[in-house]
Amino acid sequence: MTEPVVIATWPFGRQAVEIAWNQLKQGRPALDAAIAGAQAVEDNPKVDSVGFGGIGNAIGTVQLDACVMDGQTLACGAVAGLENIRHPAALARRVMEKTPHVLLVGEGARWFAMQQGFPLETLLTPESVTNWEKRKPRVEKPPAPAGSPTPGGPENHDTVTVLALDEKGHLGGVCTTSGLAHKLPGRVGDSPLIGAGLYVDDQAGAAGGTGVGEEIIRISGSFFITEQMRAGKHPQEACETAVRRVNATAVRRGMHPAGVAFLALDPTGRIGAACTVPAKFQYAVAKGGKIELHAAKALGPDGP
Ligand code: SD4
Repeated sequence: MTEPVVIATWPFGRQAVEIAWNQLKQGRPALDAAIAGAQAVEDNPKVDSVGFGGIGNAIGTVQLDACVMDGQTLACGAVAGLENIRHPAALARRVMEKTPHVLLVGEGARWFAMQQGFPLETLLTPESVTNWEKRKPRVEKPPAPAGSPTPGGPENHDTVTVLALDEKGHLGGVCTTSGLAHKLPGRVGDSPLIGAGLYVDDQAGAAGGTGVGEEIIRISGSFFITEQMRAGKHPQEACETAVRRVNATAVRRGMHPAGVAFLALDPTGRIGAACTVPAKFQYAVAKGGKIELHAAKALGPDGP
């Protein structure tokens, strides 16, 4: 029997790993546990960046992105630009299980949610509206030219990515977010894109991202990390290699690297995490009955 492990992004990931780990200890599959953990964060109105209480886009509408992936079968599902549904990760799972597709977007995703019995809700809260006002008129753009402040600092961080290893040795993962605050309506980040915000394969490992999604998409971040693990790298080394790649692509464009972070878990329970300097990334780990918060290693374009 494998010792279960769960990791999740950001300090609010603590809530997710605690719930997921308890489920794993009861013998639940990795994907079920990861979704249950992520869903608690989606329901938490104090986390103003995931699910209910998420922060609005440029016109104040909450548009959610999420995906799920099962490491045993490589089954996956995703939704993007989803409005009025508080549990996008659960909906992504329905896409995976009930349709022949991987990704549903916008009105089609909402229509599918209603068909599946998900209630329509207003996701804004008085607090999230105030927060949105405070951050206005900050329209997020891809990384700023060298010399200007970089987006994607910790105050702008959102996504909960949960990676779980269950007692049977299977991996499962979830990524769910309201995306960057004040994003353009219709903008889709890395979080619902299999291979960018999440990738999970029992035969290699699981990886997930958070931060400025455009930078993660550019390098197919999570797939890149998973393939590094498949080639034999430790998850830590794999995450660091991905962050170096993010830094290098920024330098090639004459930009400061944006805030980007990755975390990874391999089939033997080894963990890795790394970030660009502006990300100041912390992540939660549940392992061996303990829950801890760790700060990820930050790498600048010229090394740590
Ligand atoms: C996105 N990656 O929409 C998400 C946002 C995020 O921490 O993770 N911020 O680009």
